[in-house]
Amino acid sequence: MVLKLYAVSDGPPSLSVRQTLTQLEIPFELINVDFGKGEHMTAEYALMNPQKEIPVLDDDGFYLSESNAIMQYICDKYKPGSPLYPQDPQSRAIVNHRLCFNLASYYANISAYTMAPIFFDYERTPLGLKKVHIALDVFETYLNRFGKKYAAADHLTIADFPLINSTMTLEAIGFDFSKYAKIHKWYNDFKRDYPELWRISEGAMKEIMEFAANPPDLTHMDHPIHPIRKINK
Ligand SMILES: N[C@@H](CCC(=O)N[C@@H](CS)C(=O)NCC(=O)O)C(=O)O
Repeated sequence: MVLKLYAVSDGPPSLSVRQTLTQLEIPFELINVDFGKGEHMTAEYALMNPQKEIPVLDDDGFYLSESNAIMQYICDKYKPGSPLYPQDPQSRAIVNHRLCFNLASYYANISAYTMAPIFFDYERTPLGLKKVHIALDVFETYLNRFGKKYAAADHLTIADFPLINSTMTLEAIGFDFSKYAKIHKWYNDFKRDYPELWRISEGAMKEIMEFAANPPDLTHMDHPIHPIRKINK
């Protein structure tokens, strides 16, 4: 049975999984989850992912969420020798480290500043901005010390996808990160070297830019965590 990916078109974790499948030339069915309608918050969806988050991979009834775990599983099961997820323990450890860094720190800090205030009733604060700069500064340090072309090797790995998509959300809000010279170069190298993969991020970036200009009306949504912005109609 063909792999099914439940995804949103503008969500960095969904984009990273799509980029992995695309780069590995693995056929899959893309199933769009309507975030605005809360399709991921239903009891039915919770059977696939009790965290009620997107994406979810369905491999013939084997359901997997958490985009990092999905990318790792896809590589291990379908293209075990791929340089996208090296098998040498230290090379793999660096990839895993960068994935953890993105999830726990880089994307956490960046998305709270870029994405959350677009979709929900949050402000961009000086503290939020400080956290973005801390995230950028740490990633810049890793790129500097590591001295390789990509985030975890001299070639593309699955670690690049989430880091690229986090950084893309900064570009989407017009945030100038050019003073982080290594990040700036790595980001632009990716765009130039992998135009087909960049197109996946770029489509999302355009959607995010549109939402930033015209925030979506989620007043009907009863979200368990995020405050819903009141929109004057
Ligand atoms: N750590 C998860 C995060 C997934 C995630 O948060 N996805 C967002 C969409 S981009 C979501 O489902 N949010 C649920 C909500 O805000 O209700 C992953 O990497 O897959």
